[in-house]
Amino acid sequence: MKKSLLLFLPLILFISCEVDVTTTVNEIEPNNTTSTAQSVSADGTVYRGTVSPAGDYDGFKLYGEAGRVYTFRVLWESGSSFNVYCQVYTDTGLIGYVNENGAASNETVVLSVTGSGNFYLVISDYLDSYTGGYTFTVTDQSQSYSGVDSESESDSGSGTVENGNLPGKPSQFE
Ligand SMILES: [Ca+2]
Ligand SMILES: [Ca+2]
Repeated sequence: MKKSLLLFLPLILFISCEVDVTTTVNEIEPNNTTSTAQSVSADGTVYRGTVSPAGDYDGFKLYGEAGRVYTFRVLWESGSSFNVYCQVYTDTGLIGYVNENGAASNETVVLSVTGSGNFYLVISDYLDSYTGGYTFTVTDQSQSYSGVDSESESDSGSGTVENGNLPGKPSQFE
């Protein structure tokens, strides 16, 4: 009896530790174009990157399914100097952008997908002049996630991007 308990104890401890671990994936440069954008999943994984040097563009590719609504929450890291600017592209070009909250703040992009395909979240500095770190998560509003707070926001502003929105400003991302 004692022997079997000792055998199982490490397994139980391992499982209980796994539940609270949040996966963090670092960006892989170069990622400044649609062809080099890093694939991401709408599973609550935390992605981390830096806009550096000045003028850096970081592209992340998500396969979006028609009828789904995806939320990108981009968190500005303390100590960064850049103004988080989020653009969303499809394979045919820019469909919209979000820059609601100014410098030193977070941004939320809500993407309503009307046609399945690749979508690219592109993170940069609004002026292409400043640098700094950020993290973001992608969630699918039809799913529930453990460990991801889908409601609370540290900023009130969020932007919505839908297929067909007009672009914001000319971009270096292509
Ligand atoms: Ca980068
Ligand atoms: Ca980059």
